[in-house]
Amino acid sequence: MRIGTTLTSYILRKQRDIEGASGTFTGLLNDIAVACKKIADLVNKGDLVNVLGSVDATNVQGEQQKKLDVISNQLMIEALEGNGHIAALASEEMEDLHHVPDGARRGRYLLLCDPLDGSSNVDVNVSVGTIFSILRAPEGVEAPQIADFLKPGVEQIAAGYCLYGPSTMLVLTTGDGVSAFTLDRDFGEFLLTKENITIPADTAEFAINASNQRFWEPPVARYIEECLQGADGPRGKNFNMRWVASMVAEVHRILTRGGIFMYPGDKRLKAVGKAGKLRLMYEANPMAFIVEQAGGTAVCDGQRIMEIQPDELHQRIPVMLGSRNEVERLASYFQT
Ligand code: P6P
Repeated sequence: MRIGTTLTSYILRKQRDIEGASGTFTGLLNDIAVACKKIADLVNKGDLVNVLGSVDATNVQGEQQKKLDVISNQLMIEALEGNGHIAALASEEMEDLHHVPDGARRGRYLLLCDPLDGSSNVDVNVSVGTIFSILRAPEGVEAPQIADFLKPGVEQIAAGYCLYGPSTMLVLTTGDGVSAFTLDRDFGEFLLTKENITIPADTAEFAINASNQRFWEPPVARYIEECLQGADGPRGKNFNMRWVASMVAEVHRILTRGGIFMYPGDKRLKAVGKAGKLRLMYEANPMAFIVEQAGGTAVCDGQRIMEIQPDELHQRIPVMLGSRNEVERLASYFQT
């Protein structure tokens, strides 16, 4: 019986390929994996350890916080702040940055995360996940500021997510393809289970929250209408629909069997000054990196997500990503 390839040994091999990477990079990913293992444990135990339900607070997004949002955020901070791998951390759950505490060594990386994406699902026992994005910290800067985080997605050196589903899976890219690791709870290790994941270029499955249909802009409305017309319509084939309301679960399905995921901007969001629902820095960018590394496409209306120059840390954008041919078709509708 073999051990298999652990996440740590995989990264040690990979870091040789990452220009300038040192053991710090491996240490950083190990810290993230430790946090994800603890979050997975709490998500799995749920009511047994009284972590479900909401707290009487809203986050910077104005969304009611779940207990596990707050706990997951604290676990990410605890796992990361003291080991000398990061210089600062940004999170969906915190308006401002979390800096490395006085006396602790500052590392070479900046971490951005959505500690528990899709947390509204956790109370109804549906898959949720952690999303993370890693940037290089500016050289010689004692305390990075928000401006140091506002880099386009092409500057990410790694991105990933941990899906707390029927099995707990950590999916990672360091810019050389996408690999997946499944948590073996018996000995607490993420073991390599998939390498060089590739998204099929075509699909017959779309994911969108159809309850917002009356607010959609014409390109999105056209694309979905054509899908709904099925084999008798312009697409000449029938489509299936999925909506989990948990981006990590949707992206993982798309990595596994193809598909297109859309959270478009719409009149409802624009009416309250929001360009979209999903956040650029710690949802769209990391997922776009993963999707592109798996041969897919990720756009904001017609623009490549990873080329967007961020204005704000918690900036929201429309997101369309997945099977290349479908996303490029939808993007082309924004050009007409
Ligand atoms: P809706 C979860 O809150 C999230 O940020 C994504 O994970 C998910 O795709 C989307 O929002 C769900 O939004 O409007 O369907 O609840």
